[in-house]
Amino acid sequence: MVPIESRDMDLRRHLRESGIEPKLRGLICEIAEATKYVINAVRTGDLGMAGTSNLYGEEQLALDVLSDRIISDRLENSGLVINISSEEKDIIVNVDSDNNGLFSVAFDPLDGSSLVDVNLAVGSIFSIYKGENILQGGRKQAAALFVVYGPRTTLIYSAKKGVHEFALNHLGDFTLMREKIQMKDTGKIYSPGGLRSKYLPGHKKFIDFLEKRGSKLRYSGGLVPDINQILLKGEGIFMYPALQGAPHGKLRLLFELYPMAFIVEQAGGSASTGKTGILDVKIDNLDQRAPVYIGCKNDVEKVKDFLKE
Ligand code: AFP
Repeated sequence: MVPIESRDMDLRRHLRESGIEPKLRGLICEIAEATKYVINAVRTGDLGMAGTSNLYGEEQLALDVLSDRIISDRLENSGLVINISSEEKDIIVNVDSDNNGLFSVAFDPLDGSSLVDVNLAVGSIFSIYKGENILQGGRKQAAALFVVYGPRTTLIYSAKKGVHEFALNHLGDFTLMREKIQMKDTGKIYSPGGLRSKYLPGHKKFIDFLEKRGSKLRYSGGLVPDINQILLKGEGIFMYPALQGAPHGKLRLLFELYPMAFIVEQAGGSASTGKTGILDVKIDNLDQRAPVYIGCKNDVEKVKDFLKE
């Protein structure tokens, strides 16, 4: 990991100096702007349920619905986007009213939203594709990013030129914290999703192996902070396996796994279903799910031996 060189380097300048094409950097900046409104909603918004009214009889929006609306509106007005698909709506929406759009965006507006009312970290996740096809597959992503709404608001992006972290400062700018984040080949953190009583035998043996090896359990229940921890510590493996009764696990390829796999691979890590690389899994519907092992590459490789048995 390259040490912090300049705390004044903001996201826009970093994208420009990294040689990211102008329209793509424009889109990444639009997304970053939208997330500033999401963090405001998370920090200050009512924890109301969708469809209920507040004291004044106004409709209250659940935070995930509100976050979806904030991001969708911003993308729609950017003039850069053809199609969007959000985990919240589960349809593909054409937003290219003037036919100038160049990209399509899949996003999870507020992943882990059930953690907001217990004040744990949550986040937004984005995948950017060139063209109108949102189901091109993970390898075709032009860029991916996520924003963590925790004690600090941080943004991690990759546009195939490394993985970089920015933090929102008191002036409302995302400024560079860490450049060219790199993961070790093996690590001592594990984040195990899914009920232990539903584990399949190979997965259970892998968990036993990690525990005997002295790995520390770190699981918050939020994909964004859990992956963020592994990336920034530079070590560890996050898992949401195939379970009894759920052969495809829980997490969704388009909105959660493709973007996280893209970022982790760009940082020198790896992501697999236990058999196939996540980015190589073909997608044919928005709701498609897959088991996932993501993090240090030797650990992701190792699990394959256990699952084969
Ligand atoms: P919610 O958005 O329903 O809170 O789900 C969060 C999530 O999709 C992902 O962020 C977590 O990694 C995963 O589910 C946690 O699932 P478990 O609660 O089954 O551990």
